[in-house]
Amino acid sequence: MEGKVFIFPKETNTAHVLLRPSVTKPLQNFTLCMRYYTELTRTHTPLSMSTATMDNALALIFKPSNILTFYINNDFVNIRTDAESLNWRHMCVTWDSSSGIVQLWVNGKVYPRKVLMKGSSIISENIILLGQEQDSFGGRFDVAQSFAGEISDVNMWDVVLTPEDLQKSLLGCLHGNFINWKSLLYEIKGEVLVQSKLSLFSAPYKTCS
Ligand SMILES: [Ca+2]
Repeated sequence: MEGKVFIFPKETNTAHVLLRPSVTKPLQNFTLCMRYYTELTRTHTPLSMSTATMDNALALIFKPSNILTFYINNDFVNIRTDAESLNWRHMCVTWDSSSGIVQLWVNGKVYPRKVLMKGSSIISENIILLGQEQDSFGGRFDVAQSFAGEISDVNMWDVVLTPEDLQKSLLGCLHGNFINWKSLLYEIKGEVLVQSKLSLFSAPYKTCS
């Protein structure tokens, strides 16, 4: 999927992309990075993960007034962010179970850290998808929380990345060991299109080293 995007052209309660992790393991630590571009001002959900007993095992739900509601195992923190501009946004969230520390980085800017679900673990039997908020295990989507727009460069690691590695991800120079955009395992459900990413600066503007 390198150089490609998923386009979610309409607001629906059906369109989504199932992601298949490259490894099956419980998560005690992770970093999730993605780029997305939307004109939605209502609540929207770029990514959600459910398990049989936790519909919000991991969810990123953006709400009006620029609040990110970040869920781990049905508990959440709200993080206030700057206003979204009409542009691509690169976002990374990290979670470390041993401390519960949550980091949010948007376009390379870090927000005040929060603590969530210390000591918890997300079980490996999960369903992770783009574009819809799950209210049951893999289903019961709500159009009012759906995503419309473009999503690219989804990568996930089973560790908390250092700021240096987060910068590499921002530059498109680092891919995940849990979800890897370069060799993404996915399944499209409903109306989602794969297209080339459009940008006047699409060529690598910095060399990855
Ligand atoms: Ca839910």
